[in-house]
Amino acid sequence: MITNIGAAELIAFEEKVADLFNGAKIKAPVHLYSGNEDQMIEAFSSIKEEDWVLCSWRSHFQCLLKGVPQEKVLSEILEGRSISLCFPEYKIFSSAIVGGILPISVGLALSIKLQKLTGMVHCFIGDMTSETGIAHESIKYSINHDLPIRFIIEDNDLSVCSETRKVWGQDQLTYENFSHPKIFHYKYKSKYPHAGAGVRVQF
Ligand SMILES: Cc1ncc(C[n+]2csc(CCOP(=O)(O)OP(=O)(O)O)c2C)c(N)n1
Ligand SMILES: [Mg+2]
Repeated sequence: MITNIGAAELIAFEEKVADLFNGAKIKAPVHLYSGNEDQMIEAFSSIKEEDWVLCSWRSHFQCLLKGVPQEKVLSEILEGRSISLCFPEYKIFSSAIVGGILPISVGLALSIKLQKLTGMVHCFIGDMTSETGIAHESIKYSINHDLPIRFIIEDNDLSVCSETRKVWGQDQLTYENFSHPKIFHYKYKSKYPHAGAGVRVQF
């Protein structure tokens, strides 16, 4: 555990961003978290400062829990960079391309292993991302080569507005009950839509 930020602070941060977005103060997309605060705190309980955290378009909680000061995260969001927040000095890297972060995470983990460095990679992906071909290849390669990486699958059963399990015609995600130390799967239901904060904003 790097910070002692609690669930209430995480919720309050996203609510502040939601208000700013709905007030047309952020002229770029925001993707907000809610309903997964406890699971995120649990996921971060084993993450160390030396570890890398790789994320997608929705990454405010990871940045805060990795130790980036709230003002710094908020200032980047206000600059319109919520969708791909990167703080290399805190070892946080994001990409808004579905699956884009996966090969980067695997390469980083391979590099850590080959150079015999300390630390590891924690790669956060959504449920639909976890069903893509690149996720299956990345997870297979990482497990078979025992890379220093963990995949955190954040399961809201949604890909924007499509239901992931319905799309693929399966009751369970491939890695839902896949008991392996390199996989951490959790379910959550957000009060926010995929993007934005529920109000149509006109600039
Ligand atoms: C290559 C690519 N295709 C489509 C999109 C549009 N897109 C953004 S998020 C998303 C849904 C991904 O669903 P999931 O992985 O479950 O993530 P969630 O947002 O639910 O956490 C899509 C299709 C994109 N960003 N990149
Ligand atoms: Mg999803």
